[in-house]
Amino acid sequence: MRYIDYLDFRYRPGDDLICRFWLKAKDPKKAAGAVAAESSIGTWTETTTVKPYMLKYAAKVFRLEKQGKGWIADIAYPADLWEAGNLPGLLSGIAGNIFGMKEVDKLRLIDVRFPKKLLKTFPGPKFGIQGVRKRTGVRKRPLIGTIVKPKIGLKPDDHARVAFEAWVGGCDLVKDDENLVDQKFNRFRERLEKTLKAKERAERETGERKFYMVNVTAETQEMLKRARLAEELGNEYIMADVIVLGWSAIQTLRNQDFNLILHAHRAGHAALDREEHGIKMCVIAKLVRLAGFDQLHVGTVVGKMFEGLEDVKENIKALKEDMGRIKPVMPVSSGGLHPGHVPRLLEIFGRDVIIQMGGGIHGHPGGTRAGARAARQALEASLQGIPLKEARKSYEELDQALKHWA
Ligand code: CAP
Ligand code: MG
Repeated sequence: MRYIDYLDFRYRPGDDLICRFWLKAKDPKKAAGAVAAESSIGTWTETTTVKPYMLKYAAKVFRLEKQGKGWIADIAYPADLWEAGNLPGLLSGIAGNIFGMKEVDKLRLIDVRFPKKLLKTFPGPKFGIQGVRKRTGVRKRPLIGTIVKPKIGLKPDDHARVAFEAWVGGCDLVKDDENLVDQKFNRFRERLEKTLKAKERAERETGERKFYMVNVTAETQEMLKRARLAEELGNEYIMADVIVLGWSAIQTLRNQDFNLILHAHRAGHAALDREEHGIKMCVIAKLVRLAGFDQLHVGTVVGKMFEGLEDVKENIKALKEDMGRIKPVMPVSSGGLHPGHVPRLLEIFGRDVIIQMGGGIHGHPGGTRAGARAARQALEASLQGIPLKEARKSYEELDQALKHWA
């Protein structure tokens, strides 16, 4: 088959895997055919070894339409082309060689629809949105979290102290930063044990449940050991940096079926999803959901990272849209946020969201506890529909935060 033979505009997909690409090319038809060939059964030239029985596995370009400076190409793949439950295998097809081909000047995987036949071979989240709410006891409102800052460098005692202050001030969740793992200045086990003690103290002091998302990111066997320790110590959560860990490692982590809520940090995603060549975050979100994490960072619109409203809405949709038995994933909004952003975040996300503030809590002029109070005050006011300019009159910490940042 030549590249052009992979085009079939009469084809109507059944329970196929469907990929939507956006591409720029001198010859868009040939380029779309090249993408379909290279990501299914073909290569740059016809080969003498093709057998008639295997032609049914050829991908089909069934739609090619101009969009902006490029083209939208919809490509259907037979479900049987893919190994059950194998994310790396899937990605080496639909997100592998094709990005390097000369036929395309730019190529972006912008959406994927999974066939039911393949969906049922992945676990999906153990908890999902409802399970997170049930396990944390935070049934309706958004959860407030913080990231211990400075992001790395603190000793375990100081890490635990910052966590305690944030929990007592009103945070539900405290997480490690994405690049805090098991450095000599802050060993994983010591940090975990001391921060869990701080958590128990904060729970006693506030009468509220508190949660610690310890970062288990590491070589796979070591990561599993750390996750096992967190579970043995009775923790409810772990966090992992899913992009730098890779698809195989996150499947391994999920497939242990730990009794732990899995929080996906996405550090590194912007190397893939920021420009017009790569994989959009909404596709990454669906893959993390298939692999089975319960929570995932999806941007803020108003904070320090690049995503706009359309991007974030697409990411939220990817986590919540109907994917059969695969549970919806709790969106996490984080990155450059402070209490003044809360009303807008509720408009964008609704109530199913975890709002995380790092600098926006620990940079409060009154310190961490005051920063956490201000975050909680902003949430409580916003949930009652009270504008922050009113609420600040009765909440000193919120007033200070707004003066400092907004
Ligand atoms: C936020 C954060 C998170 C970002 C990641 C940071 O801290 O801890 O890693 O939210 O970005 O290190 O920047 P601040 P995203 O609250 O101090 O910004 O959520 O977009 O993946
Ligand atoms: Mg961080």
